[in-house]
Amino acid sequence: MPLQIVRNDITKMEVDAIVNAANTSLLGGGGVDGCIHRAAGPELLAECRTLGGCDTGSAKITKGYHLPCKYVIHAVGPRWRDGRHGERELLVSCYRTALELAKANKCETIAFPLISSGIYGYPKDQALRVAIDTISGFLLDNDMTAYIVIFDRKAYQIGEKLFADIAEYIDDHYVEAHTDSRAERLRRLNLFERLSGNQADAYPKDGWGEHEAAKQEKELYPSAAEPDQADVPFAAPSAPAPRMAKSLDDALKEIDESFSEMLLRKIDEKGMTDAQCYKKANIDRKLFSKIRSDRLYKPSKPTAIAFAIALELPLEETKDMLMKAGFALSHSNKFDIIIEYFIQQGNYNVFEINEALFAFDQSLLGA
Ligand code: AR6
Repeated sequence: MPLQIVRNDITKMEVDAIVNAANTSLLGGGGVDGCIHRAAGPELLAECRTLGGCDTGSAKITKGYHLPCKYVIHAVGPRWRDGRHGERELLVSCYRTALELAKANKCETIAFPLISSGIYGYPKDQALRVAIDTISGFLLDNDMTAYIVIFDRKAYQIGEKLFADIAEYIDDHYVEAHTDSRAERLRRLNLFERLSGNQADAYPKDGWGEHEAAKQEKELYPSAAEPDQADVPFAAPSAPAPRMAKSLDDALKEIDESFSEMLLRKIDEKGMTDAQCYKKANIDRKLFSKIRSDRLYKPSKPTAIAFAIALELPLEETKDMLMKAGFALSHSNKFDIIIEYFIQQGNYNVFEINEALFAFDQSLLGA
C-alpha cells in the first residue's frame, strides 16, 4: 500500500529512509531527533557536522549507520506560532524536499514522523493532514511506499467534529443492527400475555384491554406469534423439485461479470487511467497488475472497497462490486459503517477514510 499510517518507534522501521524532525543546526536535539541519534550512534552526528546546517522547510540526507534503514533524511519543520506565519507552506516544503531526496537516492520505502508536531508545537491534527496531503500528492506521480509513523496513541487525533460525527453514525447503525426486532416483538408480546394473566388490572379499562393489546400485537406482527416453519410438526409434503433445466456446464458458462472485469469496465467508464485509479485507491501497482491479468482474482475486502472508493461509486454500486469479490457491507461492524458513512457524505478520499479507520482501530483500505 503506497501510504500507510502505523504506530511504531521510527528507529525500528525497516525502510530505505527514515525522516528526522531536526533543527537548523542538524546537530541533534530532543524528541524523535534524540531517539534517532541514539539509535544510529555517534557516526551520524559526525556526518551531520559536515553538512553546514539546513534551512527551515528544507532537508538533507545522511547514511543510517546503526539504524535498520539505509538513510536518514533530516528535515527541519517550522515552529508553530499562530498558523499565519507560513507554517503550512514550510511544513509542506519539508515533506516535499524529503520525498525528492528519497527519490533522488532511489529509495522505495520511506517513513516519516509527524514533523513539527512535538516540541515545535504544530497542532497534531493539522500536522497529520499536511503530512497525508503532501505525501499522497507526491505518490500520485511516483512509485514509492511511505509510512507516517505515529509514536503514541495520544499523538493521534483526528478532527474532533469528524470523530464525533462518525462516532454518532456508528452508534446509530450499530445499535440498529444489533437490535433483534423479532426478539424484541416477542418480548413485548410475552409481556402483554403475562400482564393479561397476572396483572389485568394494571391496564386502563378504556377498551385497550390486555387481550386487545395481545391481539393487536399479533395482527401487527403475525410472524412474531406464529411458530417458525421448521417448528410445524406435519408440514404438507412439498411439490417435487422441477427438473434441472440446464446442465451444470451450461450454468457455469453464464457466469457473471467478475470483480476484475467490473473494475476495468468502471475505470473506462469513468475515463480514468489504470494508474490514476490504483493510485487513488492507495493500491500497489503490482497488485493492480495481478488483478488486471487474472479475471477471477479475488481481492481482500479492504482492496475491493479501496477501488470502489477510487471510482467514487455510490453505495449501491459499491455493494455490487463487493459482492463480485464475495463480500458485503453490513451494519454489524464498525469498519463497514465507517465506509458507508464516507460514501454517504460523498467523501471519497481514501486517506481521510484511513485516518478515520485508524482512529477507530479498524484495518485500513488498500492492499
Ligand atoms: N518515533 C516516531 N515518532 C516519534 C518518536 C519516535 N521514536 N519520538 C517522538 N516522536 P519532535 P518537532 C513524535 O518534538 O516538533 C528536536 O529537539 C512525537 O510524538 O521530535 O519537529 C529537534 O532537534 C511528535 O509527534 O519534533 C528540534 O529542535 C513528532 O515525533 C525539535 O525537536 C515530532 O516531535 C523539532 O520539533
